[in-house]
This record gives sequence, C-alpha cells and structure tokens, in this order.
Amino acid sequence: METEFTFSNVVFENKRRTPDEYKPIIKEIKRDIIKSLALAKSGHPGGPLGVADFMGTLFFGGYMKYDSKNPNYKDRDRFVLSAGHMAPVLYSCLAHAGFFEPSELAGLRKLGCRLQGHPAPAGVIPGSETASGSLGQGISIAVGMAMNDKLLDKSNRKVFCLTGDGEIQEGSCWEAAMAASNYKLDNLCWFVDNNDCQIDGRVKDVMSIYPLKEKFEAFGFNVIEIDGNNVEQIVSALDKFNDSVGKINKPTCIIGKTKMGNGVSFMQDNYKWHGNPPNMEQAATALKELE
Ligand SMILES: Cc1ncc(C[n+]2csc(CCOP(=O)(O)OP(=O)(O)O)c2C)c(N)n1
Repeated sequence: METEFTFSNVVFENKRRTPDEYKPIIKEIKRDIIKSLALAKSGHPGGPLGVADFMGTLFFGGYMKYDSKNPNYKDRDRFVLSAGHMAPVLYSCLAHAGFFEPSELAGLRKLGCRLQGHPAPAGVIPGSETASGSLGQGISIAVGMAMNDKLLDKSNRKVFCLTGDGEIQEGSCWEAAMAASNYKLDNLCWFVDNNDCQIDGRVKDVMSIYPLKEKFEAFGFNVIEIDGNNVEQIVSALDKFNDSVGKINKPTCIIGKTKMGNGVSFMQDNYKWHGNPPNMEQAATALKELE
C-alpha cells in the first residue's frame, strides 16, 4: 500500500516494564492512531488518544497474560474493547505485541483489510476477542467471560474491559454491572474512560452519568478513581486490581479521568474530535507534537 507514513515495525515481548520503559511505546501508539486515521480519512481519534496511556500500560507494562505466537491459548487473560469505535488504539497495541504486522495499520477501514472501523468477530483479527461497536454490549460479553473463568473453570484468569463514559448511558451496561456484582466477579476489571466527552457534547450535558463512583459502589464494585492519563496512577490501580483477584468477591471499576485527544493540543478535551479524522496537514502537526 502506498502511504506517506511509515509505521514502526518494532514488536515488544510481553513482560513487566517500568513506566519509563514503555512510555515511548505509548507515544508510538498515539502516532499510529494519527497516521492510520489520516490515511483512512475517517474514524475516531479522540477516544483512542485519550485511552492510549491505559492501553499501553495494560499491553506493555506486563499486566495481561497473552502470547501473540499462540493467540488462543486457554489461560490467557482477555481484553474486550466495548467502546469499539476506539479500535485504532487496540489495533496498534496488537500490532506491536506481535499479533500481526504493524504495516497492516495503514489499511485501517480500507476494503479488504481486517482492521475495520470497529473490531470484527473473534477469529478475524488475531488477539481481538470479540466484535464490538454497538455500545453497551462489550461489557456484557466481558462479564460472560469472567463468569465462565471464575464459576465454571475456577480460574483466576482476568478479564479487562474498556467502555466510554457516554457508552454507559446504555442501560445494558448496568445490567452487566448488576450481574458482575451478583456473581462476585473479582476477576473483572472495568475501565471507564471518563473524558466527559461524547459524540455531540459533554457527557454531563447530554445525559449525566454522575455521581459515578457512588453509582458503581451502589452496584457493588470496588471503585478506584485515577487520572487516566497518568501512567503511574494507572500502574497503581492495576496493581491493586491484580492483588484483589480471588480475594475480594467484588468486581473492580477503574474510573479513569482522561482527556479526549490527549497529547495533541488542538484535539485535547474537545468533543469535536470524537469522530473526525485529521487531514494530512493536521496529522503532520499532531505527529510533530508526538515526537
Ligand atoms: C448502540 C449504539 N448507539 C450509538 C452508537 C453511535 N456512537 C458511537 S460512539 C458514540 C459516543 C460514545 O461516547 P463515549 O463512550 O463517551 O466515547 P468517546 O466520545 O469518549 O470516544 C455514539 C453515540 C453506537 N456505536 N452504538
């Protein structure tokens, strides 16, 4: 494929790293998001940039068991991107984790490419566990996976799920929350990307979800509130979750206060960048900022 951009083809093994060791990977993920969206001329930059710190920590800080050479091995942890429109960040993580060639990122949303605007059903993209994109459904799938792992297989395999904050206006999220708590799924870690932005406004103006911590606590969750763009705070939250698996009989919710478009000055905290790709000029500016 002809592109003006090249994608770093470095693959990182899955091992424990300090934040300083993987912060450069997070920057590369953000650069991938900009490049792939500019080439696609469509898609969602804001959410993916805002959650890149969390996703980078999960995949490259050593918080999830996976083996890109054996993507379907049973004892892997699972990650479900319930906010399927944030697919570009997942694709970049999977590529640099070795599930497929990073050069494939140049085909985002193009005919014939596996990497469509929202993740395809399981089995199409190595390392991607399920289709998603219809908001509110991925978290229910994640709860089902966690039930299977804990109740049926009696395993401490972990299930991580990321939803948006606009997404949790969907009622099905709260049915999933009820079930997670009812079945005492302490192997479930639900990250809410609390950027207070959604497709056409501020979440608090469109349909308030607040008070959020109290809501999740009332649903029986262990709630950890953090700055979701602060890698050290993400590490601390994931460490707390890891320590709680099999012990607390409650699911964990990490409420990550993030900035939409984090790292790119003209996108930051602006809901207009929910679903508009950068043009080539904007992409060049963004990439300079992310050097
Ligand atoms: C069931 C459903 N309704 C509507 C949409 C269209 N849609 C895609 S993303 C989005 C906004 C989601 O907001 P949020 O979860 O806060 O994501 P962010 O804007 O932070 O990326 C909407 C309404 C959808 N994908 N699924």
